[in-house]
Amino acid sequence: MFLLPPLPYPHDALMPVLSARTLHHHHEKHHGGYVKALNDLLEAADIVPDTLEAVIAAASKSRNQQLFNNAAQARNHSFFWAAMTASPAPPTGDLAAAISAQMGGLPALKAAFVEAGTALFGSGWVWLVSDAKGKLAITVSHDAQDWKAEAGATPLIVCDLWEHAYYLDHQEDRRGFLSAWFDALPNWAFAGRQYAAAQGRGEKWTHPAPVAA
Ligand code: MN3
Repeated sequence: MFLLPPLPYPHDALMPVLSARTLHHHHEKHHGGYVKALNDLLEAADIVPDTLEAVIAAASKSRNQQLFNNAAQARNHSFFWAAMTASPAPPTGDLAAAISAQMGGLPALKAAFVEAGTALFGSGWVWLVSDAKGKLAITVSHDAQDWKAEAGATPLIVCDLWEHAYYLDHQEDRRGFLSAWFDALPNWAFAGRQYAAAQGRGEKWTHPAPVAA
């Protein structure tokens, strides 16, 4: 079974962009709910998982939408928490250089990221990804869909665009939420490690392994 990974910071660490109330609901209720449903589905199907990534790939291949949705949402949220920080610092090194050369700098990246996330109709996610050659791209995904992992991309940061992510703090103002989020919460040190790993230097983030039931 999979455990709900603990938040890597206290619930009030991401204020004022995300309140402690939002993090309690989002982490324990929403993310926890996906993890519970995932475990229930695995148990009912008598599946003993090796990794969450393998569960997602198998569910996608077999078109088991219910299992895919809960497994992918479990992973998307774990990645989301890991890709934020209470102690933000600007991008550095190769990632900073790539943002400058490919995206026109951090303010231009922010504008494009906020625009893409605001334009997504309904629920989903907005990602900054890299391919294996270090080419950056902004991509959006609907519902539980991930960052197009099958296309070989590696996620660097993500923002949750489901209303449960921001409604308590920002009501319907997704653009305002995204703008404030981008200024304060991306973990660029984490993103830099993912960027190096995308190009074969170091280990990519993977979801914590399951434990014996
Ligand atoms: Mn969410």
